Amino acid sequence: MHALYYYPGNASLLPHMVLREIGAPFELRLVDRTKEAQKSAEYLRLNPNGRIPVLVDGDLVLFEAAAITLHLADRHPGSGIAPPPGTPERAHFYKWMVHLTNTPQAEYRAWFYPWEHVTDRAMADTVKQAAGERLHHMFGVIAGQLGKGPWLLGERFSAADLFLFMLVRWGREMPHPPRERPEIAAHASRVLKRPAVQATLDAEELKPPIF
Ligand SMILES: N[C@@H](CCC(=O)N[C@@H](CS)C(=O)NCC(=O)O)C(=O)O
Repeated sequence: MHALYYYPGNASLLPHMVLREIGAPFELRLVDRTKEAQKSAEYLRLNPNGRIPVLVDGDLVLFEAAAITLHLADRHPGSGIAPPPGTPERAHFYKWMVHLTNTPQAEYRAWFYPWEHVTDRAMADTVKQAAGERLHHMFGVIAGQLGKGPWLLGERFSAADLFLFMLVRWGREMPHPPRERPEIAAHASRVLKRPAVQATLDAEELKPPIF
């Protein structure tokens, strides 16, 4: 039995969608950000970074949404969320998972928390603006790679598509939202149609506009 520490719409959205795609039994545990519960002593014992999400799997405690997703792919090999290990498709799956977590996802930290990136808070707005411009460029590159898709790996759906969907959603209020790119909008619409994704959005009570 897995337990996922989450907050609606946060980076926990990825492992939450993954768990529902897999169909594995799991329990949701709300980390109440409105009360800064992610910085509580109890939560810091699970993730000393004070960030959401955390997955508990028996004795295993994991932070980092991408690592949790890769672990779930290993734990549920027949679930179809990742290609078989040792194949070129699996290599591309790793590429996308790592790229999405260390490039656009990291950039979103600067967009959502610009004050963490400056010593003079008056400069925070310029950090945010620059992050928005870099994200716009990054989604342009991803759109070019997506082409007709339908998925990031071509014909094969994978958890990387759920990751991209979460990141596209996060940008919905940027001056240039990722959905401006037709390939990205088409991809997000396809992901949105998946029953596991719908069930996740319902459970987190996330209302339109979704991306
Ligand atoms: N790289 C981490 C990022 C986690 C992260 O930044 N989570 C945000 C929510 S999306 C958070 O917990 N923010 C609250 C805070 O930093 O206090 C992951 O993917 O798990």
